[in-house]
Amino acid sequence: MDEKLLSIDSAVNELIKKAKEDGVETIFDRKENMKPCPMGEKGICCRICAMGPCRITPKTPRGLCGATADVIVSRNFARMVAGGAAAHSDHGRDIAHVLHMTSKDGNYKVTDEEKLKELAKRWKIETEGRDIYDIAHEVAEFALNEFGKPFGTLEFPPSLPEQRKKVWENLNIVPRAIDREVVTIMHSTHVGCTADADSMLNISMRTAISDGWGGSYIATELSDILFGTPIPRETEANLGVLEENQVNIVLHGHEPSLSEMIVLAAEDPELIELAKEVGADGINLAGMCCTANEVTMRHGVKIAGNFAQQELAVLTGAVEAVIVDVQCIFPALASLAECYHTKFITTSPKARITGATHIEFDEEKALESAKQIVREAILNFKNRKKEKVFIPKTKSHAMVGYSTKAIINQLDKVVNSHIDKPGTVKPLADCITSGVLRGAAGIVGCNNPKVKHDYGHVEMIKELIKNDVIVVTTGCAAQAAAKAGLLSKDARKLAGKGLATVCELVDIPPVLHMGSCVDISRILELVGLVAKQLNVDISELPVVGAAPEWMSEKAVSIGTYVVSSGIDTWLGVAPPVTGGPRVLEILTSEMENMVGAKFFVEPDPIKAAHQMIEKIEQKRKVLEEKF
Ligand code: NFS
Repeated sequence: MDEKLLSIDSAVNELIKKAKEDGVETIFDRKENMKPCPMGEKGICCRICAMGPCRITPKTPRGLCGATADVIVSRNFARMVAGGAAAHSDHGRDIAHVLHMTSKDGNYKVTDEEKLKELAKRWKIETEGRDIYDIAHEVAEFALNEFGKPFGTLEFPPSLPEQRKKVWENLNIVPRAIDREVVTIMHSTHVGCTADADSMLNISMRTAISDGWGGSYIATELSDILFGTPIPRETEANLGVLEENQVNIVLHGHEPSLSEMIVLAAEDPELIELAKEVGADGINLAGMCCTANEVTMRHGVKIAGNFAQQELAVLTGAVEAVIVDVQCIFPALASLAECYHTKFITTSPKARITGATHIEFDEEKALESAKQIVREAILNFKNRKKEKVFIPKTKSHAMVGYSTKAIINQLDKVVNSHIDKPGTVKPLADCITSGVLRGAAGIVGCNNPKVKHDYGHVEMIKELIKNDVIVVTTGCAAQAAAKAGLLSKDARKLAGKGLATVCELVDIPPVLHMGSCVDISRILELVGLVAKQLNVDISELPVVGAAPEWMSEKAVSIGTYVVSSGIDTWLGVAPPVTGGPRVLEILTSEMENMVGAKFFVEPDPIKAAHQMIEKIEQKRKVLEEKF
């Protein structure tokens, strides 16, 4: 195995080498020995009942019940969408519960009152003369109702253009309650239900929309209300952010309700004092995966790395605790942590892991729980084995915190107030229609060892910005960009002339970090607002999406709602649908007639970038005729 080939990130390659020396294994070793099941890879293995598992082969073209390859593939795909939508939306629901828990003297408070009131008005909740916490509780109840309301359809945010809603109405894919859509998939994929690929994919689109424009949107909006709407700030990214002389705590997972409290706890003077008593200079927090995005967007907490780096953080031998809640956590961390002094602390009953130390995070006593967790980490400092410590030097400067509101604030810098009102996306729309910016791309998603680590993200982004396509990013893609220096204002030098000029005038980097994966709702919001500004549908904009290194079910749901929203989407890894010719045809061709966009699969990120640019130019031609 040639380590150089595994990542474009030198910190990763250095630590893979250390893993060998230390005699421990990582995902990169397991990948070597794992041969993916060829049936599973094509999506043609059905495990939905116990008559099988049935595998589709030329000799057995149907399952025992008679299900064809397309039926099986479409069901498997739908269940991936359901899994992803469930994860995002359950996260949203948890945040709604936290909002319901807020009080003037409690651990959780309302931070963005203005955003709360806006949302309350949208949902026709009285705000006049009321206590802010009464409003918050009613907003939380309204949000919670969106998950399981018995009648009607989802409440869409005002950023959704009417034209797009019409598209969904015509296809009968307007979501009802969020949970209901997930349950409908689980029901429809049960043995003896939907056996029609077209219908199965329609149901999948409806569920995915309930994630993007429902559960994820709620997660973002309520998190902003609780913890603040992000504004631009500076940070650093990569494992080099770990500190030799401090208690290093890695925050990993997804929901800001835990990480926000850990941030508070780490500022507690008593705990800082305790850290000094055990011989450390202080407490150093570093984020991993989407939790990193949440806390860096709102506090500038440094980013240790993305999905494929979680084991490597432990391998530095310098991490006192990895604290996790839900999603994207390797169970491998439990046995790996045992080889070092690191405490691997799980906190959620939804994600307990054998071998981990479980300290349940009690939201009712949030700060107290967080302090207990931080104390555990501090007390573990004395167990650090100096001879096992190796912290790579690598880290990069990055700008983060570009919420839609923050972007609009930046755009206000170029508004001529004699002509235009400030506070809108008009300057951005103007840059796009004039062609100074050719278009925009959302680059999102995970790491996947099928792709050289970070290569897909970084090369694609570089190629796009070079060609005057502004990039917005979230999730582990954003962290890849941060580590590669692409979120720094200096990265303007890699941008084409048009984009570089816009970045200069508006004072932004060419790649904007918009948050965690649930915050793809921010991207939908921004794109929706630009479409509304121009009075066109989203599918008419020169806007594209990509997930060059995706791996999770959440990413399948995201891809499906992004395409259903009218945005062509490039995948660097083929989803397990290639065994279903009809499914493949719908996803990569017919969806274009249905929702105005489709999926593309292209493993080479540079080729993909050029396909994206070509699509952008095609859309521009049509759009330019309108303006
Ligand atoms: Ni998104 Fe966040 Fe990363 Fe992929 Fe996982 S952390 S929710 S799923 S791996 S981008």
